[in-house]
Amino acid sequence: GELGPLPLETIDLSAYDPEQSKLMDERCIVVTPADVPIGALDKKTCHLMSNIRQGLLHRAFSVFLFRPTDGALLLQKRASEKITFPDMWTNTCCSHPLDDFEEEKEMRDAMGVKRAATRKLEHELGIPQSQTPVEGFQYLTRIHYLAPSDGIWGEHEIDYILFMSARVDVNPNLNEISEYKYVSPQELKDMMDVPGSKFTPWFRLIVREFLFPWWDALLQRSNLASGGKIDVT
Ligand code: DMA
Ligand code: MN
Repeated sequence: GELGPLPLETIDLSAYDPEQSKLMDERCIVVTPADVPIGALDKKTCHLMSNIRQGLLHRAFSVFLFRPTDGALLLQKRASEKITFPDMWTNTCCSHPLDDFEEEKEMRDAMGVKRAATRKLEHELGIPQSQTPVEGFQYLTRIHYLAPSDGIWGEHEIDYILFMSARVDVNPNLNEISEYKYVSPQELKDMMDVPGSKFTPWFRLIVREFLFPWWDALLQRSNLASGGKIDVT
């Protein structure tokens, strides 16, 4: 397939953080709603609402990383420097497999997005790639969603949801994330119930539609694996 002759718009990034502006040159994989690749466009073009409104769609991933000892989920707060969705709490790491790397385009076993996930866990959270090997990811499903950020920017993605249970060393890249914390299911619910709490729209969607049953299953499995008792009271 080919990208149609969309009249795509662009924008001047000089008012934004230089490091984040440079990352807008990365080339995302443009896909159909059935997740069939039809080309590549830079991240800036893919995230402008004016282009999204014309149907422009790209491939992405969302990682949920759990601490093996207690099943707590690692959250991050996006840095103020982020061009899209700054200063919001979200899941462990999100980004895009890139057209720039042949190995990130492989669709078998979702290998491409798993490789991109390992690369970005290191870039954003400083987690050594050896601690998040691709075989450790569980690919759960992919979701198609659209969410505006601030009027200019937004997301329109086929988002692969990846789980991993792993002990990791975090050394945050402060241009990417301003805070991080591990939460239990109840702690997450309490955080999200605070009036005015800021969470990304895709994280809210995944929490609402999918997260807790999967998280419960993971907590039960880890209890069994460690010989612990499941509390059924
Ligand atoms: C993009 O996340 C991917 C999803 C699922 C929203 P992001 O904005 O954190 O990506 P990046 O940091 O690469 O811009
Ligand atoms: Mn995106």
